[in-house]
Amino acid sequence: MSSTSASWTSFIKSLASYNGDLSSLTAPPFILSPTSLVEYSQYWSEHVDLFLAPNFIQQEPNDIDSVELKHMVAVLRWFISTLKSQYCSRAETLGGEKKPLNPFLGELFVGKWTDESPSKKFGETLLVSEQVSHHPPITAYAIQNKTNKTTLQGYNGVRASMSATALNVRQYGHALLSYENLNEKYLITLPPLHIEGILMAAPFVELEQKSYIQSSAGYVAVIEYSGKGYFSGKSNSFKARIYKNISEAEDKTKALYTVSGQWSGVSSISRGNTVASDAQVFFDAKNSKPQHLTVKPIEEQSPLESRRAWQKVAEAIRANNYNLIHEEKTKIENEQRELRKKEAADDTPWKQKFFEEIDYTTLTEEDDETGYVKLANMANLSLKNVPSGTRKGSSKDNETEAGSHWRFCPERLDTTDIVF
Ligand code: CLR
Repeated sequence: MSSTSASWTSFIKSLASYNGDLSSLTAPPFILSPTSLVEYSQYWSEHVDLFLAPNFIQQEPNDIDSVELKHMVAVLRWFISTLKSQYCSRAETLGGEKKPLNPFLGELFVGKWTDESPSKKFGETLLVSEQVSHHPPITAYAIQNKTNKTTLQGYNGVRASMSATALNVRQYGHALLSYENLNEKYLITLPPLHIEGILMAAPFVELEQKSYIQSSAGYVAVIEYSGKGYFSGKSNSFKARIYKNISEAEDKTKALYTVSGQWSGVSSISRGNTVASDAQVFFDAKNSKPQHLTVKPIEEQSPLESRRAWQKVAEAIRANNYNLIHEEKTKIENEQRELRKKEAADDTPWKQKFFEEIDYTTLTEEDDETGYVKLANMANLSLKNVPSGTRKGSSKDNETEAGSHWRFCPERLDTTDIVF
């Protein structure tokens, strides 16, 4: 047995007895990614044109659809366009899914997308991503385009469990999209996923179950995911249906639009409940190149910025030097331990830079500027700390009373000393 397969075998054994906290897993070096999880927020906007598209949609005289429905279709297209970046990009650049670096408290990742539109109508789009909690790990982010008054904010954490063949991952958190000029907001839930191919040391992500997009205009998109079946079915498949509102979503024949295909490939759209064989292409992931964000050189970064903080660990991972990885990681861990001790001694807890914790179960729809409470109520979704997309009154909804979430503080971004 080679040393690689021996270390993989012992890794799989540790997975089997594993408790849900992914950061506690010690993985063999070849499965480590030199990238921190705080960077993953950038995947939300690698198609800036689609992200901003609703701003440029006009109502035409002969339209059958309301302009809000046209916006919803555009938001769904943007959402589908994010999935390949979110869930396939490590497989493409690193040859398989990898274990990301576990961000430290306060770790930052910032950058910007420059305007690549010929007419320069997009303007600049900023990303700020921050590790707002270490135990459990939670990343919060905001993507802001001031030119078009468009903001996406959200946060996420994962909990995982090992089955016989796969690592099952449930996401916590949500994303909120606001088009100020259109006076529209959207709540986006995060789908469950699992990691397949672990026994073969070739892990990859597959999405499962459902996620939702609720528009403030009432329209709701229900997206169902499926993978390669034993007998049939393609990998990375989905079917999305748009309904007038959440009660219509009880009956599939009431769908206004149906989109079907692969989120990593081609999908098609038809009116109504089924996708016709000659349906129009909705999104083609393979022929739509992602626009990567620009990050300033490491020398110009603050010590809290991810690529600067992890530079030596990342080099050690690339060099496959296990002792050095361990040594450099331990340095960061010890530094963090000292900081927490000092904060406890001085009674000055760590203060998050761009986000604050908020208990939405205590807020009315009117008091909540983000729109989360209103949209979650419209979609009949739980406001509590339950897996993203949990319906109100379902068994998971009854597991807890806690309702603490993270929200973006835009004024702190306006006054920050962090350079983009
Ligand atoms: C993070 C938030 C992003 C979407 C996303 C994509 C892939 C997920 C990642 C999230 C969380 C961490 C994750 C990863 C895939 C594999 C990795 C679950 C949800 C785990 C920690 C790796 C385990 C080790 C295997 C390679 C065996 O928006």
